[in-house]
Amino acid sequence: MLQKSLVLLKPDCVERRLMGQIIARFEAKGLNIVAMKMLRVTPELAKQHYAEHVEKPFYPSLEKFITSAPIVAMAIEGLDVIRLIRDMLGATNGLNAAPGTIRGDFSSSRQMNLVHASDSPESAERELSLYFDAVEICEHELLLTPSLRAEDE
Ligand code: FUP
Repeated sequence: MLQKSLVLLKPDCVERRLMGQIIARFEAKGLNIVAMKMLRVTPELAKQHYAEHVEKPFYPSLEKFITSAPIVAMAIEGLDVIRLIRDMLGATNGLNAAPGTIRGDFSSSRQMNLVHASDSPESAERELSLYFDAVEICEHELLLTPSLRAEDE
């Protein structure tokens, strides 16, 4: 199923100059980046984004981190892309993430795990609307799509 996921390159990713390498992985996989912008997450946006965690003991530290420096927000489109990108990221804690995954290769931290990606279609819809207006999503069919997948896939 063709889906869109909300992907954030977090402050640690920007600070560590890893944006290009990580974006390159999504491109190499054949996914379509259909929206992208750099922004600073405000405490208000952080509370909306992490609504399920706001009451948890680790939330103040998480908010401090996610608002500490700019991030890059992307909408990425592809077949089954919500599960696929979560698989590409690896386990939430970089210490547990399998080698070959983004976190497995670049992170040794639970909090500074470089990238966020939506975990379900419902989260993706909610999170995409927090970061992008509908007009900012640039849907396009790439000319090379026939080289990436068969017509019935
Ligand atoms: P994920 O679905 O991979 O984004 O992970 P979670 O929803 O479980 O956690 C959200 C973010 O909180 C993760 F990026 C990691 C961070 N976190 C902490 O910083 N400390 C904790 O104790 C647990 C999670």
